[in-house]
Amino acid sequence: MSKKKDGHRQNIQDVYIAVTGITGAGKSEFIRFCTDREVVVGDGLISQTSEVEDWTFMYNPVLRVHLIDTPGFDDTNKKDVEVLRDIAGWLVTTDSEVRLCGICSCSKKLCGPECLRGIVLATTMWGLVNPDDGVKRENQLRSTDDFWGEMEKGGSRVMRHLRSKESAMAILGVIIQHGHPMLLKIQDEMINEGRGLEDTGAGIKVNEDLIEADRKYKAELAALKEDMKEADEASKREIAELMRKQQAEIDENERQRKKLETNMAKLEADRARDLKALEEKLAEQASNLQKKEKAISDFQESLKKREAADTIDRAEKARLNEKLEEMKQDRATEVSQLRAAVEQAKRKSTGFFDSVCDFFSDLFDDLFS
Ligand SMILES: Nc1nc2c(ncn2[C@@H]2O[C@H](COP(=O)(O)OP(=O)(O)OP(=O)(O)O)[C@@H](O)[C@H]2O)c(=O)[nH]1
Ligand SMILES: [Mg+2]
Repeated sequence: MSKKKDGHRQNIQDVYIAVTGITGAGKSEFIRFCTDREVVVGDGLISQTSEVEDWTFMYNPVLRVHLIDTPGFDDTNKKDVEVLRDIAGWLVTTDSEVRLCGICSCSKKLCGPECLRGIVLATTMWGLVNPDDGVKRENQLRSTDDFWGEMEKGGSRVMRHLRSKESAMAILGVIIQHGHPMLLKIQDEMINEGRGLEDTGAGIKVNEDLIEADRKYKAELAALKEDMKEADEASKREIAELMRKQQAEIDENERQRKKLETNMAKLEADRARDLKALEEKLAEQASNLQKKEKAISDFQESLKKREAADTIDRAEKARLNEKLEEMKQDRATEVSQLRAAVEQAKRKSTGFFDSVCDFFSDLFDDLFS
């Protein structure tokens, strides 16, 4: 846990808890139950969360919990390499005081044995299985070392998330009580040992998966080449198309392996570039908003002048007032979009955006005071 000064509320402790797991496991929904915030959840097996985000709420008057939502491994839109780059990027580049205190629904890819005590392996989707089957699966996870057995023996806890606030908070309570600030294996490997992502335990695992996939694609391609030799003209076109697809998979796989070759400095540079781009986009949106604000006040001013000079008839006045209302509506929509974008930027960048966000808060205050 780290202490941070927080305006007039000093001595607030910050605790960071990562929520990881496969796509669709229920990570974002868990965070929504805990925080009562509008965390976007998916509506099926299509992956929803695409970037690491920090959702903050006051657990009690002196403890601020940051739940770190992460894109799922086996994500349907992002390859595992990109998910790993995102998570590693967040973990190694965010404020150095940040140490994770727990991982809910953990991915073994990220942790070492010393982290196990701070981990809760949470099961979800209990409403979708017959209770006996659920218990059987839970027992299988716990009794198989390669699944959760080894982690449980090392101090991790297995808990059920029953899709309610009470259940989510009970899980958090256990992490807060038993977890302690820890450097994850991947942080230690990259920050202290200076390893490239490809040489971390997590990177090696993802790389092995890529090598295995590459082997399969190449074997399929070789089989298609054999088929081609004996195929008639019509089948040749079909086989050529299949070969093209296999080759595209092989090329993509190669690109992913190259992306894995990155180190802390590169991740920091990437993150700084992404945040800069985000900051510029927000600044541009804010500047547009200020222009709209100016246009509205000019318009109001000229309307007043015409009224005073009595150069406006009733019909035109009604038309101009209608236009003014439209301009105000448009501005209100943009303000709420910008507000949401600023909130999201804050969640993406613990600490980094604080001064920028203060600027936007002042801007909103100016616009509505
Ligand atoms: N029946 C049931 N549905 C759940 C449960 N937890 C989550 N869901 C639903 O499963 C879907 C996926 O949930 P999310 O919270 O978006 O999953 P996620 O792990 O954040 O997924 P990604 O962001 O794609 O990695 C949503 O429709 C949720 O409402 C659960 O315990 N039971
Ligand atoms: Mg999600």
